[in-house]
Amino acid sequence: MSALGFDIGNENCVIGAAKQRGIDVLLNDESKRETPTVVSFGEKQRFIGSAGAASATMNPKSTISQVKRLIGRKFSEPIVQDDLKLFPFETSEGPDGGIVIHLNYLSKKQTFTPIQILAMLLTHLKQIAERNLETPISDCVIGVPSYLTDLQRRAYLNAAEIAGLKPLRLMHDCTATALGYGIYKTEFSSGGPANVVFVDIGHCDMQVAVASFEPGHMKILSHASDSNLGGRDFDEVLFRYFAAQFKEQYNIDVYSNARASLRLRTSCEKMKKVLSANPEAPLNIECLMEEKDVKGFIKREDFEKLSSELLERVSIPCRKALLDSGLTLEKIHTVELVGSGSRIPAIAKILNSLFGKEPRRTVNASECVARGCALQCAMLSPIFRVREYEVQDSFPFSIGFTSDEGPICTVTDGMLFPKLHPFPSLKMLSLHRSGTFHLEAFYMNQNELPSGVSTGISSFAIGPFKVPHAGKAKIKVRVNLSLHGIVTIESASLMEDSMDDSIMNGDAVSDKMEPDNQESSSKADRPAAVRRLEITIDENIFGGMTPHELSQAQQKELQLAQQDIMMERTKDKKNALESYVYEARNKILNTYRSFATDSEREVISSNLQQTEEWLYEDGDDESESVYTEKLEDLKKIVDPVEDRYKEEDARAQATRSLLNC
Ligand code: ATP
Ligand code: K
Ligand code: MG
Repeated sequence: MSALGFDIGNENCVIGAAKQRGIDVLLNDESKRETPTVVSFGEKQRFIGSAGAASATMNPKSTISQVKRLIGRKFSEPIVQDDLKLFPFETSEGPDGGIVIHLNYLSKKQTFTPIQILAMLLTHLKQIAERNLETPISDCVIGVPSYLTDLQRRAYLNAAEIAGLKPLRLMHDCTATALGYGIYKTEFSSGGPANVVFVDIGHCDMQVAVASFEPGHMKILSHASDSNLGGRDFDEVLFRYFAAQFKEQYNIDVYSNARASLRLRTSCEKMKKVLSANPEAPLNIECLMEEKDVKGFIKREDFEKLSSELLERVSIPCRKALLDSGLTLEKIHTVELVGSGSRIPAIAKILNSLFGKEPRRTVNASECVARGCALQCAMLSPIFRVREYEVQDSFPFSIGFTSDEGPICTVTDGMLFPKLHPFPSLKMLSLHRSGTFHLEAFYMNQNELPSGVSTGISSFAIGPFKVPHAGKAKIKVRVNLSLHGIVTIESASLMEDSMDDSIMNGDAVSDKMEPDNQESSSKADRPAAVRRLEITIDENIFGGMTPHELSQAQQKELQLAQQDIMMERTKDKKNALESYVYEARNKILNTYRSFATDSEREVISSNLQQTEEWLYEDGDDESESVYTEKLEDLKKIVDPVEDRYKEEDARAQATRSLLNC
């Protein structure tokens, strides 16, 4: 058994694993701590992670990156459209309004959803972990941005299910970082709560959270984010600048050439990194397009000027988070800067002037989310013993409920979970209805959500049920905002409670399970006097995968995985044949030489020669069985010689041991 944490970034994934002595970051096939978030469909197999990144420039149209931008999103969202314009792969609108990715694979047109691509990545990360830990993996905690909607959260769970993983929690990225930061800190043990601002700037987004630490306890006071501001936007500033410059200087339009665009973007990202450590950076790309070599140059201060608008935007979520936390600047103990996108020096400068203190980088900027998630997984798993530590997160959006009769609880306009409500959280609705009714969950404030995102969550049909007398039945509905940040109705029960006809029409909301607040005056409302009858709930999630689609996706993933395994085996067999040819040739010339007749040697040599030539020509791309057969054919003629050699060798050994005793 193991406890894993996954950080699925837009550019990089990191795997954390709980060990006896703390959290380790696992190394991938290339011994790297970060794995590119890339799935590339080669001619006959998929390449995922590092291997996928390696084939991206060769194969841009069938290489899917930045899938985080597409998970659980609608094709028609303006921000999605902006992203899709930049991506080299082909997409269209799915029947549910989602995104469908089109590509050619195994000589036919195929389609995949972003959830399927995410599942491929998770499968890959799971395999890396299984190889590292030498044990099957299922329990994990997955880091997610705090700005995800219900539908997007469900999409992560769907992807995990396809990959055969069991997420014990979807955890907000900054909450994970805060947990890893606070749990072993002893300096926060006296003098009231210590408030820390975490600012995470990644590849495509930035997130801010204010956390309050006390001994044995951590509480998230606020979350804020810009789902559309990250390191890649700074690359784009350089890209546009040089694209315009090259148009003038070399008369080339990189926008018209997908590969040239990709190469220039890659160079601009490198350039940006150089500028983080140096006052200026050069740009050189050979044969960018139309056989032209291009050169460029920029100073850090000019880059900062070009990026001034982006830099301004960095302060917006920071201000919001501070405001929502209810704290004044003096109450902020520390500002911690994480995420690799935050390495641009101008960002630290902005934060410094905003918070009046130098932001610190004591947390591992690229690994903190995965580490925090692994720690949380260990805490949730019964097998690990972790120090007692309470993590209280808060939900960034307000959630309301309406029914056919208008908002639930008119006092709050249907608000069930106000913004920044602690979660997981259970609410009890007490309703009075005369027959099957509907409830609908929704985000109450469009302004709290990333722009263009729908406020609808899901609807529920509750019923049928028997109404005791002519009037209305009293129904108790348990609403759960789960550990994943997903809204569900856990149960609806008919309360057969003849004594209670005190409040026949008023709907009420309460936090606790036991006698509910609003009706506690009613002495008759005691468990003994009440019979509960469960009522059927028919849940309709707005979008998302049906169980049937999920099982189809699972089967498809199995097929694809089998194809990959087959191709890997084929490669192994081909390699085995190749090395056999070299080994046998070497032996026939040396160790086996005196055990073969001249004609045997000749036959073997010419067969080896033929096989070698075949491997480079017709046999370059053959099936597993063909390579196996070839190897067996070779062995048939080499084995007799080898047997003679072995016999002689054994005899010599026997003689030697006889002489020794
Ligand atoms: P996200 O959190 O947005 O999903 P991610 O977690 O994959 O994405 P990170 O790995 O935290 O993102 O950061 C990647 C970004 O950091 C890239 O835009 C990269 O260019 C940028 N970056 C990495 N090193 C530096 C550096 N030295 N200077 C400036 N930017 C850097
Ligand atoms: K990351
Ligand atoms: Mg990140």
